[in-house]
Amino acid sequence: MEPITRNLIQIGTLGDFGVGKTNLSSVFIDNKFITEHLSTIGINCLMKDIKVNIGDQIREIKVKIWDTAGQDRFRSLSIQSIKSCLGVVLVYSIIDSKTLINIDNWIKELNEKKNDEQIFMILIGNKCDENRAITKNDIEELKKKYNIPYFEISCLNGKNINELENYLCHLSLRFLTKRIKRKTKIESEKNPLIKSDKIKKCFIY
Ligand SMILES: Nc1nc2c(ncn2[C@@H]2O[C@H](COP(=O)(O)OP(=O)(O)OP(=O)(O)O)[C@@H](O)[C@H]2O)c(=O)[nH]1
Ligand SMILES: [Mg+2]
Repeated sequence: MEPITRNLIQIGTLGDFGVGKTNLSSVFIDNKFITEHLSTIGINCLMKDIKVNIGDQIREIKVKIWDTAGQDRFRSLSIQSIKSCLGVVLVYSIIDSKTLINIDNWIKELNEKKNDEQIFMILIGNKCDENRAITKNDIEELKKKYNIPYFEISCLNGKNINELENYLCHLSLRFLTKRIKRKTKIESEKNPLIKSDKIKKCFIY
């Protein structure tokens, strides 16, 4: 079997106050649900090693999740802290329609502040164990506008958490591969002595 290659995957969370960003990070990393709303102050970072099966290969990735604060006073810090991540999980709560409306603002702000690197985005409707206050149409509009994948999850009862984790890991690896290939191509155009080994090593999809 191939030696295990460890890639660092950095993922940020964004979304309004109380939608469940900290719980998503906590359920994802420690399998733990937190009942109280201990509003995040500034930013937290959590890490986990995950083995991902890709055909007959196993890749070990280190996932670093940046759990940001949804409060307005931390808005620019939240965006600033995750703008270099590989991907961003945009979280809203299906029981609070204004948190979905605000996703548009989070995306716009992120797009304004990020650098030239592409960032993948996934839209998450959390708290699907509760009664929804949002129609499927509202979600379709946003999905169409930004063409982003969408999951409805519950951090409370674990619905779709494994599916999301699996999707996130595969998408991250595909995206990381693309990023490294792009960077290596630019480097090797500047300096032809740079071998394509770097590309071969990271090329997994
Ligand atoms: N019913 C239900 N409640 C949830 C779920 N996820 C989170 N909550 C609750 O929602 C509240 C807020 O969750 P947090 O994870 O702290 O929210 P947050 O987005 O990190 O909030 P800020 O840090 O203030 O931005 C807590 O009381 C959680 O227990 C869920 O899937 N279902
Ligand atoms: Mg939080």
